[in-house]
Amino acid sequence: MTPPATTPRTILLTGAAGTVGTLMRGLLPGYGYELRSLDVAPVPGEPDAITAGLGDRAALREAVAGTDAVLHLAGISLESSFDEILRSNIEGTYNLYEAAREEGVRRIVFASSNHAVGYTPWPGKDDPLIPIDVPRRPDTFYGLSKCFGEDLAQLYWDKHGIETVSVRIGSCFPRPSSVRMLSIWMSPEDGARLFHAALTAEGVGHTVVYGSSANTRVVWDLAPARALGYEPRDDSEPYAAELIAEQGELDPAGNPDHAHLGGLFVTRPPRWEDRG
Ligand code: 15L
Repeated sequence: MTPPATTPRTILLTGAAGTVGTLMRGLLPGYGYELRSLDVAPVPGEPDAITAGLGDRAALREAVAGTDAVLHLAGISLESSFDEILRSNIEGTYNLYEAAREEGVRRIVFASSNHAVGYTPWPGKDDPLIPIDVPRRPDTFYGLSKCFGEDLAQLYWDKHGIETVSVRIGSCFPRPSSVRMLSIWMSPEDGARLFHAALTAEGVGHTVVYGSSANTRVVWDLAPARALGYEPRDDSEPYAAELIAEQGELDPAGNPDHAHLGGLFVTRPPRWEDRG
């Protein structure tokens, strides 16, 4: 894919106060973006951020107006009740796409998740990388909402010509904290590289990619992300010895917590209500 003639400049960042949003607020301005932050909670250090939930259609419309693209990170990012997921992630994402359609915004980067395919068996050492077209197998209502988001993105491309890159994010934190994350970790810097590629690549229609660093223990195919121009530079391997000493090697055949891509989301999902 060739770079576009014009790089999007003003980006609406939803979920700006969240974990990934906070990391991206630090990194994306370095790529020349002007960020317009939106979150249901106040955004620390940003008095001009828009405080609005994804249920507030008027606020969403005002927020997307005049932007070149949206990086949509907002929503519940762990398991919750179906009603909460429905309101926040399903209806909320619909509201955002409607606002984009009404205001003529042509590109959205959607934070999908590995949990859209979380019931995929953890691959054995000699198995091929998990392809991007593996059947969707959500591991939670949260993962199900990401499947919905991907399908919504496809509908808005086919029907309204709004382009989306859906990024099935692995674990985007400053450092990996589990042996599972050694395979799916996306360093914040690689996250910014991937989002920048997703915001600027030409002719994406609706493209789904996995989002991780170039980890030695990678389990999925990064080729679709690389086709956008993403060149990951990080690898979780320097963290491996310490994490394996603490937690032991993954045991997909013997430990149900390790048997699937979604890890604990399959067996005992962390709940949004219990977050610290
Ligand atoms: C996700 O989708 C979550 O939002 C994040 O908090 C992590 O738990 C990540 O998946 C993961 O699978 O590690």
